[in-house]
Amino acid sequence: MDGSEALNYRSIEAYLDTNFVGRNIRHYNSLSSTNVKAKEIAMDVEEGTVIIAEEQTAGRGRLGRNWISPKGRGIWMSLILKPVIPPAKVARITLIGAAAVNKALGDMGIESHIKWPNDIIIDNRKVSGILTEMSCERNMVSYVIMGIGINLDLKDEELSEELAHKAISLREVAEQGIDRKILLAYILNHLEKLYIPFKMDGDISGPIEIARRNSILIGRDVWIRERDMRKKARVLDIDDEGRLMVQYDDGGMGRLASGEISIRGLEGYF
Ligand code: BT5
Repeated sequence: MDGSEALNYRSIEAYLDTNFVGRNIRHYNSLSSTNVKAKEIAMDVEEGTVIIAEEQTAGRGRLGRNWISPKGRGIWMSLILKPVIPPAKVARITLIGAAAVNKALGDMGIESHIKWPNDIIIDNRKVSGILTEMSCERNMVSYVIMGIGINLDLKDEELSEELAHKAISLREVAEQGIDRKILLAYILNHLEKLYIPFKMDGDISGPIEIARRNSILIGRDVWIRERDMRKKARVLDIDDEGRLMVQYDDGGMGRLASGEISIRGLEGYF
């Protein structure tokens, strides 16, 4: 495990194959949240700027949840994007992130699955989560922050008992260890390749194909949580707009743009 080298531009430059993603990297030892810092500076920096922190003291998940981010134990980063799109299309950007992480792990010889919309799963446990946030004005997006957390080497004592079962670190599956600067560069390389067609033409077919092929949900029976209700459904597919296609137990069909899904009949995280 290469935890010693800081994740700054100098350490990843040699592996970077991008035009603009990751060409401006702001590296911090400690932040409350890289997403919060990214929002503070988003209007003043170019698209593709990346914020990285060695530790987050108040890392964030979706819906006000926490993201555990101890010092040096993972990649905790946020990417600033400026697509010219309406807010309704922002959810699709999460799939670009999920596909990029899945592909980069594949490059490092690690097989993973995508749990739509924002989780990367190895051995039925969560190795990575994505939090996409946006700011908009007059029904157009001003910027999008894509926050990505990847566990490299979480220690049991850093986790609650529940999380110790739910979370996994790459250290547990990578026999040779993981060089985190290379993993970060690969993620940024894939992100740019997958993002450009979306930015240019709204084309999201590449990420959707990756999310379909590596989906852990398609064909499974799940619980869908919508506000205070839980509904049973079978997951059919991901449609061309990145929505999850489901058939509810009462026969009705649905297409979800975002959501809380847990797989029925499995213990633990799912
Ligand atoms: C997510 O939310 O999965 C989005 C996580 C995004 C984290 C990145 S790190 C860089 C950037 N800056 C931030 O502040 N955030 C982003 P959600 O689907 O709501 O999942 C949150 C849940 O995952 C928590 O309620 C825990 O159960 C679990 N969890 C927390 N920390 C974890 C970890 N390190 N590994 C695996 N699971 C974790």
